[in-house]
Amino acid sequence: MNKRAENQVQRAGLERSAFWMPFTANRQFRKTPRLLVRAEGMHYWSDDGRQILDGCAGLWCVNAGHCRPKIVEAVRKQVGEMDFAPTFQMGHPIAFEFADRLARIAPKGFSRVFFTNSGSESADTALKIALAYHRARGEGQRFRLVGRERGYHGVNFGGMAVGGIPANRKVFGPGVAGVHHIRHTHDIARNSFSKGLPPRGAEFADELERLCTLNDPSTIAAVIVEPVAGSAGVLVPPAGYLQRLREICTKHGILLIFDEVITGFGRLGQPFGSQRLGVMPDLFTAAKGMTNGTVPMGAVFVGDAIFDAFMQGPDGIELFHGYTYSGHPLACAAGIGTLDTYEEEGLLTRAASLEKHFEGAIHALKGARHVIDIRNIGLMGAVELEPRPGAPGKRAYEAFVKAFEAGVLVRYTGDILAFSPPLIVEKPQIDRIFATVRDAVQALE
Ligand code: PXG
Repeated sequence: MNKRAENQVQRAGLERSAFWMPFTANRQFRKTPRLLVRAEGMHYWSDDGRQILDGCAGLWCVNAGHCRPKIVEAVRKQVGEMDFAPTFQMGHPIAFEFADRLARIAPKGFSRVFFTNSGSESADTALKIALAYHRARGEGQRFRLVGRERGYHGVNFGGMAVGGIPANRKVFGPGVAGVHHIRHTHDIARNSFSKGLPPRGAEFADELERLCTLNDPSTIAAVIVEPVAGSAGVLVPPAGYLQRLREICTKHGILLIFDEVITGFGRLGQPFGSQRLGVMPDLFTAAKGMTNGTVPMGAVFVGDAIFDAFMQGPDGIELFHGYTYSGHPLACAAGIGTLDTYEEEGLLTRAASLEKHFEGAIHALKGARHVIDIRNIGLMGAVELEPRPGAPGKRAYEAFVKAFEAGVLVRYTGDILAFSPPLIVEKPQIDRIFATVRDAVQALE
């Protein structure tokens, strides 16, 4: 059977496949599937043999590019040596080694790492650590958790509750008690086409002060935000906004949690977003780029004062929390291979040297049809389209499909196209991503 015929048979089988696809219009997808079958470096290959330039690092995770030899080899070796080992009252060396390597690249004062298997688990773990920390210090009355509109902290109950994307919340019941939200920072009217930090909107952080007044700040355990909101369409924090949030948290003894699942591991030109943005949280989460997406893994980086508070209590288990696969050997092997690759190739800071070029290329779309805003920071950017009257989300979806057909993979959310290429991207590839997107957008109704 030739390749084309083989594809047709394979695709016909999809209609009845058992796979209930996540965050996917399943019925629509099955009629017009997009299948990826191979990946290397900056590219995927589709099942019909086309090379696709990866404009979004898979799902914001493949920061070193695909199938990098050090990572592939590390996993291959580990799976033959020890496939699994528990980390509950047991240990294996590679988990300690990887945690220490991570602590070494973390900002000063974050010398402890709690392993999870995803960004969602990291968000829930960070929230639980925050609650337990206050309790350990005799402040168990701090039960409230504050998130932000348009925030994304995964899909588990804690992260969903503090998250602020309406569709991800609305059909899932009352969620977690004691959750509040401050407003998002997106303000096209005042900040459209900003390059880097938008100039206006630091005062949006003052909503936290209002929540404190309303609820008594001594009942608030933690505030969780993404340093740059990713999933909701690359919302860059206004200048001074995160500093203000930090000040209010410090003043009231509230823990500030940064969700660095996307901004971690070099996306903003520094190892972590906090370093680029100059504001330190008390705890921060990571996942995605931590293993270059090769094996699922996440983590919570814990500030020393928080860890120390847990180590003061009576002997015994300090935190009744963990996952069967916390510190999984394959994930740790992938992670060490990933850090080796990042370090050898300077990838954790490479975005800084490409940022200006990326900025020029994305902002060149200003004036293209339907484009109402463009924003960027590090190697992360978004192009927002005016919604088609009566059909919100359609334009960005169609642009996404057209770009894919033209050989470039991007993300879309609502009417926003989002870009986050692997950090190994070269300038001509950046140019190609945005030239393709320009053509796709210009061709839209
Ligand atoms: N926090 C943040 C900031 C994220 O971006 C998660 C938590 C959850 O991670 P897991 O590993 O549980 O999925 C994320 C995930 C998109 C997109 O296209 C973004 C994510 C996941 C899938 C798609 O915007 N971010």
